[in-house]
Amino acid sequence: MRLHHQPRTRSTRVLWLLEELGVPFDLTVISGEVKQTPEYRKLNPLGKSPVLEEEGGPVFESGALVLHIADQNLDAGLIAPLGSHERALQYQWCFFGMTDVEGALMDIARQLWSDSREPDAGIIELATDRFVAATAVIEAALRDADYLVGNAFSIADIIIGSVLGFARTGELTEIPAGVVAYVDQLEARPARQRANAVAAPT
Ligand SMILES: N[C@@H](CCC(=O)N[C@@H](CS)C(=O)NCC(=O)O)C(=O)O
Repeated sequence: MRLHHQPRTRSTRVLWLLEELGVPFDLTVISGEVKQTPEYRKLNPLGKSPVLEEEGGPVFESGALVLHIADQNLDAGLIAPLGSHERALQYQWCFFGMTDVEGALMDIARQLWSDSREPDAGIIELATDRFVAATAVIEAALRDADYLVGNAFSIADIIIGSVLGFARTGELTEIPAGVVAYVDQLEARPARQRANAVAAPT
């Protein structure tokens, strides 16, 4: 299998999982320009990162890739048994992270990073309120635990950790005090550091 990865994008969460698992894979490091090419658009019609090419064909959407790769490596224990309550909680955190939390952050990012118009303070304020409400739920879940599900590192932490990390690296908004240590310990994981260290093509 081959991961098409653009550094500092959502594909880092997929690379992080692959590094945690230590399974063999091929890596193609792509640039923003490559994503516009017809060849790349055959893999991802919207020209976005990431894409996983596997025997059956290409698959896009970072969350789908994380779930799929974890499923292919059940013995590693980063995803709970199918149909279990713990699996349901992992789905909960993954979808929550990529909708409520990442959605709010993207609304802020679109305002702050637009080249064509001034940031709309009202949109930023509303999105920040949504981010604060959503991260309070994560903060509460971590009050007596180091990890989100079953107090063991899992794909839930890869998704939530990467989304919260994006709030920080993108300088979008403060993360709540109660999740700082959680994000720091996830960022310090050797697999996460290896994924972060992959440089953009020159
Ligand atoms: N929901 C998708 C979003 C993918 C996405 O928007 N990727 C961004 C980078 S984080 C991208 O490639 N955007 C198009 C561009 O930068 O030209 C996923 O999680 O895979």
